[in-house]
Amino acid sequence: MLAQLDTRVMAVIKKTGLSVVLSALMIIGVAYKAQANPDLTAEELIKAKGLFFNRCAGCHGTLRKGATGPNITDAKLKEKNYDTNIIKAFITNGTGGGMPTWGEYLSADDIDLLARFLQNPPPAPPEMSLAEMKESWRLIVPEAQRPKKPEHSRNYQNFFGIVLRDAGKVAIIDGDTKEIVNVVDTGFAVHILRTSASGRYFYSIGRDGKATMIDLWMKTPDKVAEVKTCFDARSIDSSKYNGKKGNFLDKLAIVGCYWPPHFVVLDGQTLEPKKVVSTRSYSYDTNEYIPEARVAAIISAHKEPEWIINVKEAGYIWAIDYSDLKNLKITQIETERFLHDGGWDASKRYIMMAANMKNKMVIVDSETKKQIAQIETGQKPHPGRGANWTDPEFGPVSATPHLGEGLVAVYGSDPKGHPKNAWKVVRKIETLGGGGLFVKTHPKAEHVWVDHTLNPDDKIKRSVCAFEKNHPNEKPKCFQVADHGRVVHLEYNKTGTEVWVAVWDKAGEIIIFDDKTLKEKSRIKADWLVTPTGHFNVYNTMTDTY
Ligand code: DHE
Repeated sequence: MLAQLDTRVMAVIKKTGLSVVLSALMIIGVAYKAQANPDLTAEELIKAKGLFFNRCAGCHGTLRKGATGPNITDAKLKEKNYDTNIIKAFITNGTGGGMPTWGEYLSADDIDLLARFLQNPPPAPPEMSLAEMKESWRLIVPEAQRPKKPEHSRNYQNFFGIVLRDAGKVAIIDGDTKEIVNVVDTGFAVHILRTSASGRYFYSIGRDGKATMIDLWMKTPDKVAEVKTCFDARSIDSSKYNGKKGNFLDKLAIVGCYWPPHFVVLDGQTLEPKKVVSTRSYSYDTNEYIPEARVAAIISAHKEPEWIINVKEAGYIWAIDYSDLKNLKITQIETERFLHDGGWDASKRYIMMAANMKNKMVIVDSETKKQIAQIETGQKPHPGRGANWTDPEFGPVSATPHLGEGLVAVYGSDPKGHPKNAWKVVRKIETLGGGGLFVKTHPKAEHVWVDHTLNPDDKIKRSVCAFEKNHPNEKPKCFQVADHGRVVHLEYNKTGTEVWVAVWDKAGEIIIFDDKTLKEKSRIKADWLVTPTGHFNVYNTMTDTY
């Protein structure tokens, strides 16, 4: 395909090496205001807005000012002299930095339309008030009508919730028996699941901002509430604190939105929206106003009544004290721009988040609520929640894979016990190539596993690597596990003996490996297993075990 491009286009691609990760978004139903434009008919404009929102906004931002992907405002494209042909070439061929080859997914007409759309000013999408959220709120099974104890004898803490992305469903699988327990209709393009603190409920969040709650105690676990919190979202979590400042177990939930950029506090039992707070703010460095300061990852504290949220474009981590919603206390911690994903260290004191466009992990001490370190790890760290274990030489460590290179960077994360190694890269473990999205381990596991989901090579994107915690100098064992789709995300069972990986394809699969032997134990294939992506074990999610 590249050979068909003219030399000018190729030169631009080589020179800029634009590094963008666009994911295959499928959000629908975003009601933009129609806006006349000299280059597009009204009908084309509506279509282009949908295409951009569904495919591109996740990385470039709805206002196109850039985040995981670069700034692609009309002004920036003009400044770079990018015309329709050049923009079409980028979209069609992607970039080495992780932008997919959209030519594989979009028609030539759609790419042409997007290229013309991008040369026009971005239209502003609508806002959403708490009243509108409340209108969408549906309490399907009120608390009084829910079971008082589990209505089944299954080990629900070892259930797996599997996102069936394009089907808009979540499958609940019994991790002990590998039987399907139910497939629940959750709505379009679910992104992730988290659990309530007790593990009784799964909360899902869709890219369309719809949050759903599934009761795992029901004879057949099913949806008990849902609410639309915004038009574009990626994160959700629950309140996990129980201590002197109150018992918040299963009491509250929080959704983090991309558009409008805000977070919403929900009742943890009913999903009734209680409070919305805008994250539009000023960047930590230049103090310029960022109208699209989006909420990326959220983690829930166990030792304080707090949620930690990444305000991506502003470069702040906010620690939100949810113990008094009427007098909300937020500590805004300066870190680095374009915060994306991350998690806790093993002690759950340190917050470790990727500022992936800066090639850094930023470290915040949740006790002092201050940034204590930044670590240059490699080209675009993307840890998911990350992985924590004890290295035989360096003590407690944490790790991240990278989108831009085949590398797991292992860094010390125990400043008290191993101050010399803390927040320094102590090992670099080579994988098969870039496009790595997730790394995972478990305190009882022998290995650390990593994927290569966004690698352009068919073999590599379908391969995983595993290395031994106790023999980190040995080369990781890498193997292809599927012959179709992309292999994505890793999750352990409750006891840390099995690793589950998903084959992200229309006819998807879940493959289960023995962590000790690395041998395949079983493979789930079924007609309901449509585009499985993230998969979440109840126990590990409620306890933040990774
Ligand atoms: Fe995700 C986590 C955002 C693309 C699967 N993803 C996250 C988080 C964020 C995020 C902010 C952290 C949530 C948290 O912890 O609270 N993801 C984005 C994007 O902006 C991006 C790059 C592009 C987009 O437009 O959405 C994107 N993500 C993808 C995918 O293409 C994946 C592979 C499949 C899909 O669903 O579209 C995908 N993201 C996941 C998964 C997690 C996740 C499975 C949770 C990892 C975990 O172990 O907790």
